[in-house]
Amino acid sequence: MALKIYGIPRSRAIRNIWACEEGGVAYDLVPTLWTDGGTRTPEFLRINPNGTVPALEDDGFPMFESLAMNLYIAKHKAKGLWPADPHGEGQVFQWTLWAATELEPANIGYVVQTVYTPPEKQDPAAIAAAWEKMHKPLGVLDGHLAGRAHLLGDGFTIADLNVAAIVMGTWMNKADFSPWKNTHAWLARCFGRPAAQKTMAMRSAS
Ligand SMILES: N[C@@H](CCC(=O)N[C@@H](CS)C(=O)NCC(=O)O)C(=O)O
Repeated sequence: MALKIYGIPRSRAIRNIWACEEGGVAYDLVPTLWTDGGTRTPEFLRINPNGTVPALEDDGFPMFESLAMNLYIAKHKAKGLWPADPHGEGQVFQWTLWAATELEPANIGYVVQTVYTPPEKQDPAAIAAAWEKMHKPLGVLDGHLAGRAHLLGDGFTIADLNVAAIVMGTWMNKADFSPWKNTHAWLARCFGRPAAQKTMAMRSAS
C-alpha cells in the first residue's frame, strides 16, 4: 500500500515528496490545507494532533514532523538514502536536528520578511537583518562542506536532503548563497538531481 502524505507541494510536505521521489517510494499525496479547515478535522487531528502539515500514514501508522518523517522514509521505505554505518547514522541525526533547530528558524525569519510580507510592506532593513541570521548556520555548513561533495562525504543521503530541503523555497526565490561557495555548489548539486527538479516543478505548479 502506498504511503499517504498529507499536505500540498507548497508546504513542508515538499520535503517528504522529495524524499519519496528520490528514494523510489510510492506515495499518494492527500491534498490537505490549513486555510480551509482541512488540518482541523477530527480525522486529521488523529494523525497529527498539532493540526499542521505534513503528516503521513503508512498502512495505518501515523507520523508528523517533516524531517522525522523523512528519517523514517529514508530508513524503512526508500532505496539509497540511508548510510550503512553507525557513524553515518549519527551524522544523519546530527544534521537533521541541526537543520530543525539552527537552520530552519533563521530561514523562516527570512521567509516571513520576503514571501509572507506583501511587496508593498517589505522593509529592506528587516530583510537584511533576517538574512544576517542565516550567516552563522550557512558558515557552519560551508566549513563542513570544504572538500566534501555531500554532508557525509561522497554520496547523497537523507542528511543532504533534510538540510537542503529547508532552504528549497529560499533557493527557488533566488536568495544569494554565493558568498558561501561550498554551500552554493552543494545546493546546486542537490537541487540539480532529477528527483529534486521534479519536486521543485511540483512546488512551482502548485
Ligand atoms: N515542525 C513542523 C512544522 C509544520 C508546519 O508548521 N506546517 C505548516 C505548513 S508548512 C502548517 O501546517 N501551518 C498551518 C498552521 O500552523 O496552522 C514540521 O516540520 O512538520
